[in-house]
Amino acid sequence: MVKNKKLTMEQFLETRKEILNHWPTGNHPDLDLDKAVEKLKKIPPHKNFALKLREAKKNNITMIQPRAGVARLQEHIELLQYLEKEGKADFLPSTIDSYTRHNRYQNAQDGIDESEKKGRSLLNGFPCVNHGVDGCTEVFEKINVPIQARHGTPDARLLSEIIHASGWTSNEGGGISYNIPYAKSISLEDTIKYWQYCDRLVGYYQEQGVELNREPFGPLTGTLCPPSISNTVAILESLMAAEQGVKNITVGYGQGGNMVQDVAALRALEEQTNHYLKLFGYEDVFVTTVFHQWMGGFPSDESEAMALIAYASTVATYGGATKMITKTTHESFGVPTKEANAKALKASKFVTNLVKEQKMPDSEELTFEIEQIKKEVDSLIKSIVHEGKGDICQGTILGFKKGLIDIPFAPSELNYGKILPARDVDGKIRILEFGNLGFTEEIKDFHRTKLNERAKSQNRELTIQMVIDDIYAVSNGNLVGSEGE
Ligand code: 8ZB
Repeated sequence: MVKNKKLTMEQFLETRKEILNHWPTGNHPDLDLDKAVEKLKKIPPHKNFALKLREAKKNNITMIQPRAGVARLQEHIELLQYLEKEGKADFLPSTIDSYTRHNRYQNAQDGIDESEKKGRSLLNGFPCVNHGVDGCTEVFEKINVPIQARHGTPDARLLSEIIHASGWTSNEGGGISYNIPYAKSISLEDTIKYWQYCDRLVGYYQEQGVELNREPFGPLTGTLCPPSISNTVAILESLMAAEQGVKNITVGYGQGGNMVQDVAALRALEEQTNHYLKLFGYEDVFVTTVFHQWMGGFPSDESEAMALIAYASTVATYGGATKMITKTTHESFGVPTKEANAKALKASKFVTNLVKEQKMPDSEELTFEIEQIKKEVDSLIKSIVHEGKGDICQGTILGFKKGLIDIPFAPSELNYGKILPARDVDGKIRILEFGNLGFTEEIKDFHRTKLNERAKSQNRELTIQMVIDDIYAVSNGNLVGSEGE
């Protein structure tokens, strides 16, 4: 039974042996921890993810990072160099392909081979395991900013070993956020265990004096996700990471659309992550935030898409996010070209720079929303801790089973799947159906009141049609959906 308990060195090394023995091409000579520590210690601060984020936070600026990844090594390197130079990216990613995310390395290899034959990428990302430590190290060496793996991998243990040994100083994901929104039937017990390993690996490096960054995947399903739900998952994963020795955590949030609610969500997220880390006894964790540009359906028109990207950049900066993940005008078609990717980065950077002196002023509305989100998060975390009899791993597993925590529109069978979100009059995301969510009656009443106001103002019934209209609204240029949109 998985518990929120740091893996001992023996447990860690025992599992490590197993993982490396399953290396697709046999045990790899370069995956030596001592060698990796030596290599990581030589990384200059401007190429270290954790240190560059600390610097950004100190200077109160919002850094930008794209998503990007192709099958072939040289093409991937050229892509990243282009995004660094043309797009002025502060951080670079390697978005990992779907086969690697499912540990299907032979399929990934076939994809690489086919891509070589065709002269273009036939995978939807960079297959980092197949390119191995040598390939990933070459990627790291040929760029001048920090690099992170971005994926969606339930079992990322081998992947994590490879990227960190290659000088990649950040890893995205977590036992909840890379399971429930990404997989159909992988047990939470397993993914929490897998991610404890990934975090313990980072904890090991930290103990050797190497600063590495970890980033739970904030937006979850990216569609009408109530801030308190995504913030709760981010906090739970932060606690699980901290237990394994992680010291640099970036908690994320996906743009909801209402500016005040978005800024409130970011503020509540940062404050409560720090609060709960301390409450659970983790004193020295450095917390930063990441804001995701709109994760829902995008307009297909490129000008409209760019406008949405610029709006997101305004909110991220106004809300004081340390980092922002950018989208592109190709979002509604598929994987973007490098040119489209760089253009969206440039537009984003232009706005973050333009707005940098301004922060959203305090107001009654903002204070209210911050307090509301915090109240909801407290209620959810309380119910999870109670369910787990004090253990957040067991609490999470049982909590998902019972629906105490429930992620809207998630594909996983492990998710209770009964909650339905909808927007209120001014576009803030509220909850229409609560399922079995661990909310107090007072919180539920607040949501009911807000959605009744909306129904009244639009002269319509409170039904699932409202939810459907809201899902499509933004791609049609509205925040609040209207009937039959
Ligand atoms: C959960 C994240 C989804 C987003 C983008 C999608 C979407 C996925 C790649 C990529 C650039 C890739 N995405 N794979 N963007 N290159 N290989 O992740 O477009 O916005």
